[in-house]
Amino acid sequence: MFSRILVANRGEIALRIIRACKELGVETVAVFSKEDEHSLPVKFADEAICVGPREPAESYLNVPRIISAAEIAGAEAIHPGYGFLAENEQFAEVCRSSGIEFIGPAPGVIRKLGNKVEARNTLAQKGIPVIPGLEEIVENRSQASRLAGRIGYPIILKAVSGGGGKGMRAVWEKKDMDVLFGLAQQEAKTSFGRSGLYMEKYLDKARHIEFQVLVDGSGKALHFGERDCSIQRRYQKLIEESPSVVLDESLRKEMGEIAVRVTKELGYRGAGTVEFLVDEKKRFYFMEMNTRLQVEHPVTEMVTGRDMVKDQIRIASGENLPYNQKDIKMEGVSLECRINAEDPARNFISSPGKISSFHLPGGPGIRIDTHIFSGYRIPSFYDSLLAKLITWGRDREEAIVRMKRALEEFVIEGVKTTIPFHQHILENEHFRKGDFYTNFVEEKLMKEAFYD
Ligand code: MV4
Repeated sequence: MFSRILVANRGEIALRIIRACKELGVETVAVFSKEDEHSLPVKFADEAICVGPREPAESYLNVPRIISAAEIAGAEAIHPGYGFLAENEQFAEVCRSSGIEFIGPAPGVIRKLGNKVEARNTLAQKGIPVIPGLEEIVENRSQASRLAGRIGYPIILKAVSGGGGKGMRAVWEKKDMDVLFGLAQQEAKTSFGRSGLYMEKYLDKARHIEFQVLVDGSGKALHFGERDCSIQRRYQKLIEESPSVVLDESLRKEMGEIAVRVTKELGYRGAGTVEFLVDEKKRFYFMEMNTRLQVEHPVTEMVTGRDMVKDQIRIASGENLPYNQKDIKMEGVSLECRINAEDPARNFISSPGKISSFHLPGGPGIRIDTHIFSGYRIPSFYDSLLAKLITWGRDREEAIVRMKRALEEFVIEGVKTTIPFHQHILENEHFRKGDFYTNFVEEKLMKEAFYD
C-alpha cells in the first residue's frame, strides 16, 4: 500500500478520498486554491499545499503545480476524484513520467474512451451492442441532413469528445437539423475545444443505467450492479438509485457480463462505469464508459456493502481484489439526492453565498457526504454541489420515505438549494411507482415553472 497520497480535488469528494485513506492507514496531502483555504479537506488532510488562486485553470487544473506539490510532499500517488483532471490523458501521462501513480486507468485507455465515437466503433466491432448510428464524424450541416436520412428521425447529435450532455442535441425533424447542428457544434467547440459531432438514433423513453466495475492488475474484473440515473435535468443528474426497478436478476447478469467484457476488450484497470441506455422493450445498448470514480458511487456502496474508494486505491497500489463476483450481493435499495446551491424557482441559477445556519439529518438508513459547515462560504468558481444525501431501505418504498424525512430535517439557510425540487420529485406519482425515463424531469416536472 502507498504511504502518502495527494488528493487533487476539493469539496465533498476530496473529503471522501481522505476518509478512505485514513481507513487504509495512508497519509494524505490536500491541494487547495486560495478560495478553499478554510475548507474541511485542508483541515482533515495530514498536509495541505496551496496550488494557486481561485481560478480552476490556475489551481486544480494546473498540472505543473499539482505535480510539484506531490513531489515536495513526497506523495507516491495522486487521486484525481471526479471532474478537474480525472479524465485528462496528458495529466495521467505526466504522473507516469514523474514516477507518481495516477489512480485511474492508463493514459491510452483514457484517450480511447475520451473519443466517444472511437470507443463506440471499437466495441461494436467486438460484438458489444451499441445504439444504432453512424461510424463517421459528421463534418457539416448538409452532410448531417443527408446522413440522418439513413438512420431515420429522431436522431441525436453528440460531441466526439463529449460526455455530460454538452454538445448534445436531439433532432426530431429534418427542418430543425441546420439550426441544431450549429448549436451542438458551437457548444462542443467551446466545451471541449473540438467541434466534431457524431450521430445516433435518439431513443426516447429509455433509461440511463450504468454499471460500476472494478478491475485489478491480475485482470480480475467484477461488476457491482447498476445505478439508474434517469432523473436528470439538462444532463445534470438529480437523483440516482440502485438497483433499477427495470432490471431483474437475469438482465442484471447479462448487462453486468457485457460491462465486464467492455473492460477486458479495452485492457481496463481500476474503477470505472459502463453506461447503457435501456429501451422500453428492455433492449440495452452501450453508450460510453467513464474512467473515474463517479459522484453517485455511494448508492452502490450502500447496496453492496463494499467501499469503492478503498478498493480503487488498493488496486492502484498493486493489490488484487480479495473476493469474487459471487461474493457481491445487492441488498435493499439506495437513493441519492444531489443537493446543489441553486435556486429551482429561478431556473436553477447558482446561489453562492454564506451558509448562515444549518442542520444535518440523521437516524437509520441515512448517509451524508458533504464538506459544508455552518459559516461555510460557497464559492462561485466551482460546481455547486453542497451535499449528497443518500438513503438506504429494505425496499424502494422505505428508501423513499427515509429520503422524504431526511429532506425535511435538512436545514441549509443563507443560500437557495435544490431541496424543494427533490421534495417535488419524491411527491410525483410516476416517480413513486418507478415509472420514469431520461427526459422525465423535462416532460413531467418542468411543464409549469417550479416555485418552492
Ligand atoms: C442518448 C439518449 C437517447 N438516445 N443517446 C445523456 C448524457 C450522455 N451520457 C448520454 N445521454 C443520452 N444519450 C441516444 N441515442 C438519452 C440520453 C440521456 C438524456 C437525454 C435527454 C434528457 C435527459 C437524459 C438523461 C440521461 C440520458
